[in-house]
Amino acid sequence: MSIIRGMGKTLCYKILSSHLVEGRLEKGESIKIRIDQTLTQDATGTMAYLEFESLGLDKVRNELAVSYVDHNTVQVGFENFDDHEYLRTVADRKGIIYSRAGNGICHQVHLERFALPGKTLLGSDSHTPTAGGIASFAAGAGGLDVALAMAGVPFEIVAPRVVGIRLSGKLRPFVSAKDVILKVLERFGVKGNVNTVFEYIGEGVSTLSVPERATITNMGAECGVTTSLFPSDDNTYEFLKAQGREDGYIPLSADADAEYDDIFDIDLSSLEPLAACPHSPGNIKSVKELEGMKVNQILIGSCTNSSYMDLKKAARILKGHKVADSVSLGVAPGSREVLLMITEDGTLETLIKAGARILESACGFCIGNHQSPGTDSVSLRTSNRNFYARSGTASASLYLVSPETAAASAITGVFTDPRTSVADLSDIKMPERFIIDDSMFIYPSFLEEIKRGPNIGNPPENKPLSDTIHGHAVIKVGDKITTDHIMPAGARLKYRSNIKKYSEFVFESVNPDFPSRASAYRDKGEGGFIIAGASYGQGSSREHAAICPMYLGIKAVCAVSIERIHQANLCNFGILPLIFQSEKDYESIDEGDELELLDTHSSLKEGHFILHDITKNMEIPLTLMATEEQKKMLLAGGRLNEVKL
Ligand code: MIC
Ligand code: SF4
Repeated sequence: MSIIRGMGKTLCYKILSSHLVEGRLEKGESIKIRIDQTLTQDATGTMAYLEFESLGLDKVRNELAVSYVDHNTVQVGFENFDDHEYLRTVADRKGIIYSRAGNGICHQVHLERFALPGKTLLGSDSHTPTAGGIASFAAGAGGLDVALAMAGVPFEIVAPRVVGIRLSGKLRPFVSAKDVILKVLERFGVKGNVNTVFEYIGEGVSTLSVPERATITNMGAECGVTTSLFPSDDNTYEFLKAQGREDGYIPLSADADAEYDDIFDIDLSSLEPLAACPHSPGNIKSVKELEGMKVNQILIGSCTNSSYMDLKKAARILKGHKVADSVSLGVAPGSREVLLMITEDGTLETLIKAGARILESACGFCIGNHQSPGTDSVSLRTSNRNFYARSGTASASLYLVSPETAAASAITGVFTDPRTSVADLSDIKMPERFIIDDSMFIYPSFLEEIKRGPNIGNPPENKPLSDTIHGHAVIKVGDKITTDHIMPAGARLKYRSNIKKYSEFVFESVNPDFPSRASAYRDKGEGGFIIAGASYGQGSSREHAAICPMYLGIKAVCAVSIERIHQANLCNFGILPLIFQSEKDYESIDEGDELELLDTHSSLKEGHFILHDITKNMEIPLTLMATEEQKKMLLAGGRLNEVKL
């Protein structure tokens, strides 16, 4: 591993400098950047638009705002449809483009129709960096940050360290972009990469198409990086042209002598098919090592691997075969455009003939909305997350693989290295023109009345930070607690706009008593504490993982470390993100301990707190993880109390 030293600029810093509004653009400094584009999806969108409405603006102020409906499309009960109606009407009223249910997964559709090189994009979904595949600086954030970006408020980030991922060679047949990002995950893991951007460089870049690049930048989210970026080059131009959007093309790349904080070399020609094993996307093994393991379910789709080319390759492998009797194969095209393309060229027919179950163009299985696997079963998925219980079946083992591995395994019924397939993929090329049909977007008329069903509440209020917080350690959890542990999605997703109801499910898979215990303390006037290990809050951008604990009276999270988006969400909703100065102290506290923070206002200013463990008669030093801006929010009891437009 070598570090390139030079005076030139990285692509990341080029885009940041053209959008810098405040601060010094130096690694580690807090900066504010202008946000050109925003995206929301329905599961985070309802709250984001309720928050936007509470800002009192007539319409959005950023260049382009798109509201997608892709997460909650199963519609068991009235709640989801009511949410869609709220989203449709609020979009119309506030100047937002509305992408109807059925139009596809936000990241796939945004890449196809809106994302552009050199633009900044903020999305209330952690996989927003998918658009980094087209050289957009695209980051995930909580709904409130996106609401503020729509109001024209600059977005605060820490100027990142930039790691160059230098690609050489060319992928061999049946080895795919998914295997590249799984290699990156093997090297960098799922924790310890905050305030980092991955920038892809080297001659291997030109061998990858935009959708392949997007698979790679999509799953950078699993490493916890702010975003990932590919340059904008001839392939970017070709992709934009095929989407009828070549007007938006600009060439963009790092300077040849750009300086990187670290370099990781990947020879694409040497890669082999890989898989992320249960229950973490960072738990990588080669498919070879897993070969022969019986598989019960296979699902191809999600914002990682549901492009036209992905489905074409999978179908080619399946052509002339039947899905093994013991396997259920589901395919969810990423967008209506992909669905139209595979319908027109016969790929859909091949998939149907092979025995695939065709699923809606939506998140669906990936968020545990449906297709829960059976008890103790093995499920192979082309998605990006295999967190414990996310699929809806806690005892199932989920493996994340490429579409090629998924298709090859569907035929045999066991984990299969796709290189054993005799299919010829060599003629599969990027289309010169996609089928462009924007009729499922609704453009604002500003005439609709905003519709609010009974499930749609208001963002809950919080009180300003009190100078003494006295309470208990309501729960103690270990390392790598994901937002899926904190705030389950799947069957519970329909309560996203109803905080009171959704709060009944906080930590459901970890300790279902948490909500009743926390609210009992809250009702006695106490403040609750969450004690956590390393990398707390990894995974999604869902701000409900902060809002619902806030509603249950949680005042502080004391952790070994906290992931970036979740830390920002905690600050946005007035929960103190506190880091143990010594990891040993994490060990000493027990669930149920009586705890106290004194003089919080002066501690906040200094950035250091002393936690009194009254039960153990101990004093524990903690560091506040917050910028000066975030300190103001924490003092006010959250950003909505503090923000003045
Ligand atoms: C996810 O993949 O976990 C989600 C569902 O897309 C989340 C957003 C959410 O919880 O609504 C994400 O990645 O941010
Ligand atoms: Fe949807 Fe899954 Fe992508 Fe999240 S990771 S946006 S749930 S497809």
